[in-house]
Amino acid sequence: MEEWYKKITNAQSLEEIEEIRIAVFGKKGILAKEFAKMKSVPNEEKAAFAKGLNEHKAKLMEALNHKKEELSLAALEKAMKEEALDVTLYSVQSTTGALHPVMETMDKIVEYFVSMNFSVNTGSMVEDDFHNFEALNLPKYHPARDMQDTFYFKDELLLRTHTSPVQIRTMKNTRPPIRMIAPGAVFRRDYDLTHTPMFHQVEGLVVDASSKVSFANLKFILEDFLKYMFGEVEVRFRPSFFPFTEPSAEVDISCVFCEGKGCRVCSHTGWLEVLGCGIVDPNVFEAVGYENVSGYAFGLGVERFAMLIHRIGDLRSLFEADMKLLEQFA
Ligand code: 2NM
Repeated sequence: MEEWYKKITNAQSLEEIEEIRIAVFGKKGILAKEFAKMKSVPNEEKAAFAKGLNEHKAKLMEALNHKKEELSLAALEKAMKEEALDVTLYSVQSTTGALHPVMETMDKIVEYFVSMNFSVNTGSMVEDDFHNFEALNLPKYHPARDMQDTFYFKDELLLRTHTSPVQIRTMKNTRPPIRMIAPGAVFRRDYDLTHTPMFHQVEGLVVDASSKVSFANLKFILEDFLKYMFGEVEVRFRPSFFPFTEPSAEVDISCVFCEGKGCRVCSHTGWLEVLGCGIVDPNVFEAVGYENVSGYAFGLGVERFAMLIHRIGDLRSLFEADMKLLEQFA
């Protein structure tokens, strides 16, 4: 018997333990053989003999289970060590990146106007009072210049609230004709469901000799542009007001969600407002020293275009860097 205790103690593997189990507890195992000897044991010794054997049986079983557990644990630890992944290793695979939907939309807008012979100018994000407001017919007392709406560094220096200062600077250092767009980030003190403190605009400007540039020219290019961006949509112009254009208009497209039937997104009007435009106000030309010219200008918000193109419901999802969301548009 003693040799089997030793064998159990010295076992090196679960396979060995299984072999021992069969040799000890199996049908033809040593315990079975020992119990078979009962027949030849004198009657008065039978009880003590059986008791001794049963004690061994219980002890061997306990020793076996104990060893089995010990070896299982060791096997698991060995497997875990062998199969462990070094997550800090560089992967030899690479994934393809993609443009953010806002930048992709901006590119598509820029591509359209470049194809129509517009040049592209990005300007700078820090501007002064003259180029951001004064030259755009936004005098000091104008409500749009409220400190609340603007990020100021000091009195005369601020983060641009639109890309129009790029057009002002271009007019100041170029002679007409001008045919340009200004894409880029702009900044306003707004933060709610439909406004973020930073967003992107594309503004356009065409200037040529007196009476060469008409509202009809503006209508054509914007209708063509909106059909390029949104497919077969209806386009309508509504009279509006901007300090830098006169006359001014807001431009709607038929709702891309309900095809003009009326839904929650278009507030049951069937129309979505997508840009602003107009004939450049004479005061703007005067501020940049232009005489005897005519021109049109327009402006749009890129985030709004991206949301309508990709059917994104919440503006903030474009600013959260949520890969799960963004991957859908890659
Ligand atoms: C808009 C709407 C209408 C605009 C005007 C000018 C400039 F510099 F030429 F005067 N740039 N952009 C303009 C006109 C922008 O955005 C809704």
